Amino acid sequence: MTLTPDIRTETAYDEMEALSVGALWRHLDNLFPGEPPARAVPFHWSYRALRPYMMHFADALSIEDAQRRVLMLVNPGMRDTSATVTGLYAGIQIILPGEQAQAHRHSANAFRYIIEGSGAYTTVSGERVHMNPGDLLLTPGWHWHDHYHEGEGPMTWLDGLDFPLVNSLDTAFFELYSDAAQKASVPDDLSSLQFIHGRLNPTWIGERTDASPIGNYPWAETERAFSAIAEHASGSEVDGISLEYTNPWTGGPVMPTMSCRVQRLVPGFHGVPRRHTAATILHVVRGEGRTVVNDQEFAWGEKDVLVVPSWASYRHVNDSMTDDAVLFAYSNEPVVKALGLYRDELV
Ligand code: GTQ
Repeated sequence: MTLTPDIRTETAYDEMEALSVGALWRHLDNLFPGEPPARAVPFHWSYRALRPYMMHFADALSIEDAQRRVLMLVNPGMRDTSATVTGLYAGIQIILPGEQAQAHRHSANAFRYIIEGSGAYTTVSGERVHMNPGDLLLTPGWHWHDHYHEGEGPMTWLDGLDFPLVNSLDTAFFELYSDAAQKASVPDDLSSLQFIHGRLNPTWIGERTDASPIGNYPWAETERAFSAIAEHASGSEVDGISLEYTNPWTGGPVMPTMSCRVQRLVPGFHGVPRRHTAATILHVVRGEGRTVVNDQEFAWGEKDVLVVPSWASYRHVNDSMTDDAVLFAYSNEPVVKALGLYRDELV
């Protein structure tokens, strides 16, 4: 006897699909994989290969037409979202002397890590923040920002954003500013002057934000930190002498969704392999080396970009016996940790 004589298994799956219903027992392996099957694949972008295209479009495409002249580094496994790795995006932006990139704001958090040139600034919520190679500039979510280049020669930088995460949560907002550029409303580089000392916060500023108030973490400070500890720190056996840029209010990551770090791999450094559930994007500040991700080896040189997806094992090597390698790294670790999803292990 059957309880529902008019339903037959052979046709039930299609009928249920028409009702927007699925049968869990047919999808268990996909939905509950034994371990993360990251859609993002390990990948490496050579700056030398990209630079001619950046220069071409600097010439062929006006900043007015482009709004933002950026080459997106799109992970081959995530083309539908333009993500570079899960939750994160990287792009290379180029701006020429006299150019102005239109003021706007978005709910996505953003930062810039400066690669080439000098003489440009980003105005963030009325503060002009000047850029030099190796500087990290923050534009936390919903802060107005626009870029202007008053120096000489092209300027390039790495844009890091969390828009793939923001978009996946259906929380994306965007607005153009009423003018092309904001007017400066506070002294230039004020937030860096006020906060960069880190252990001496200004007491008269009331609002303690969960994104760092610092507009620029200058390269000069990074170098000072590295040289101050050079004789004493051997660092981590996985990541070398890895320093995290911090929010002076919390001591935690610079923005709620992204942790930014800079790591020095001393001459001859051979990292121990490790994997974790945070997805990472690396940019080569200086030096040459290689990173083995799962079973693939990526040789990298100055200014290149590399991604290590969640749960991929990685180990860094600096083969030079004389020169440091320095990597800038950002990851979605704060998100993964906040949600209780962080795991890591040596492999
Ligand atoms: O400079 O504001 O690479 O809004 C992507 C989106 C840069 C920017 C990007 C952006 C920006």
